[in-house]
Amino acid sequence: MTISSALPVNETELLALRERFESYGQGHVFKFFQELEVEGQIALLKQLMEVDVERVNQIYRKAIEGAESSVLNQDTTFEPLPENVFESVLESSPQKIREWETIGLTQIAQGKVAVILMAGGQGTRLGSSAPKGCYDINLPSKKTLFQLQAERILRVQEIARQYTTAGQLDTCVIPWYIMVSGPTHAPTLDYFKKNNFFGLKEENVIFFEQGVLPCLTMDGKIILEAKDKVAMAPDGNGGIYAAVQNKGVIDSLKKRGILYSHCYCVDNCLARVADPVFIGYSVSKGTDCGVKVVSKSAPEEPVGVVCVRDGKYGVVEYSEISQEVSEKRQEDGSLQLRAANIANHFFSTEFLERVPSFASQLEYHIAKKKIKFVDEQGETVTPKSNSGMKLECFVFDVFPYAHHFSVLEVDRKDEFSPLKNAPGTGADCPETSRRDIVAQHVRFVEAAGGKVVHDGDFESLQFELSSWVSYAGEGLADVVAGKTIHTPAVIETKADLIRLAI
Ligand code: UD2
Repeated sequence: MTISSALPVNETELLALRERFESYGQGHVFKFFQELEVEGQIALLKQLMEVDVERVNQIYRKAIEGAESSVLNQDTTFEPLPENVFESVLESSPQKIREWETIGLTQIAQGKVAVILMAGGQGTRLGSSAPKGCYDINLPSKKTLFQLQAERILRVQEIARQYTTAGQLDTCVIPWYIMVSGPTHAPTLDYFKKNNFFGLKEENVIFFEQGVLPCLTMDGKIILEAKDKVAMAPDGNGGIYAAVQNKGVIDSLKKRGILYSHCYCVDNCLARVADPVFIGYSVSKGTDCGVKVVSKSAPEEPVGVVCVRDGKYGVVEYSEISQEVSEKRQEDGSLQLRAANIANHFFSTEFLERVPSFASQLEYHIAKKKIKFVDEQGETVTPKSNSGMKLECFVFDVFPYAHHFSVLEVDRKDEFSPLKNAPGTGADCPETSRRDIVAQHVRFVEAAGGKVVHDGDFESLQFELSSWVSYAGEGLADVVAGKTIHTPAVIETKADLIRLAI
């Protein structure tokens, strides 16, 4: 077979590659190779050379076994979390919460804390092709999720400055590591550059790309979405562990002296980024792997539940939990498994370094999707039903391997309002995100003794309080106590607040 010299392989290497795929039952990916133009051959070979076909088959087998054995197995036991690893902000004294906050701010002031954002998801349910962080939930300020999160980091840095030792102001930096995937990398980077990193220093906003895996048919065959293209998908938010290892993030954390990372999901508009209370609580418990939860709203809520599963800490994802287990109730009527995972985690750098030692034991999850494929004639077909599968790792699958696991329950209305669904869906959508942020800002003013004139319709109320002015309701009383704010009022600075609180 004569091959073009432009190919990234010579004849021997091409033969070896084909034989390798054949030997793992994946030789069909070369079906159209001979008829392709050189460009197509190069594109396909570049993908195939990145695919560890043996690992793909192993992952498929583990995923199938996992799907059959783990959650659906009647012998699997699920128990609520034991008291010693669980605390709730809702049941803790203000003094206790302030203690945690002080520990967190001190660690931040000493430059020991980073933030790792999981932003590689493709936001298919939202119906937007842009990265979710760029989504405009129609706030009065028109700020996007990325901008809200950037300003929360800036505000926490500012608050933490009072905990720095004299002359050490410049240690108080929270580096922001942003995990992107193939489809979200370029648009996310462009967005940050266009917005000057929202006031953050560019060297403290570090992007890194997670891994990808080929999409498979239900019987484990790699899918070609075109004659010259393998269908690929990001390897799930659990791809973070391989990515922090392989893309230099752990090296960077260690170089900066980072001991702890707050790791969260881009699509929670209320995410308390670099939350000093959560960091302080986790550090005070000597945690290496921690998680924030809220009280689950209903058995069918699409969240994982943090629990003890077969004697080990873990999460049962909403896509895998049985109806029977999700509906189990205690004597008092509350859900037996009510610690809802909000994809909000704490990791020590030591723990992140330790993950590769057990990574091969981590399970993969099957997400059945409509995946385009080429038919026998090489025509691309868009299926009407779930024809294939994406294989994903979940970020919480490391919990069973934690040495010091801890859980902090927080108030849902202040910390969790996920953006999952398209406008008009009525739940976990742009309208509910906007509603929950505006309602929170009104509560902040009211808790500080002020009043906001409103009609209770927070989906359209023109009121907003920037994180610059208040991160979690702090620093308002001296201005708003006894005062009234009329809307519309978009408060970006303390000066705005003083002017508008009359
Ligand atoms: C996630 C949680 C679920 C619950 C819910 C609440 C996991 C596995 N599940 O479900 O338990 O907390 O959120 O909102 O965490 N992402 C990546 N790379 C990927 C895939 C996802 O970075 O390859 C990010 C994505 O950008 C988002 C987050 O992970 O920030 C969660 O995304 P998802 O849509 O995969 O998870 P979801 O909403 O099904």
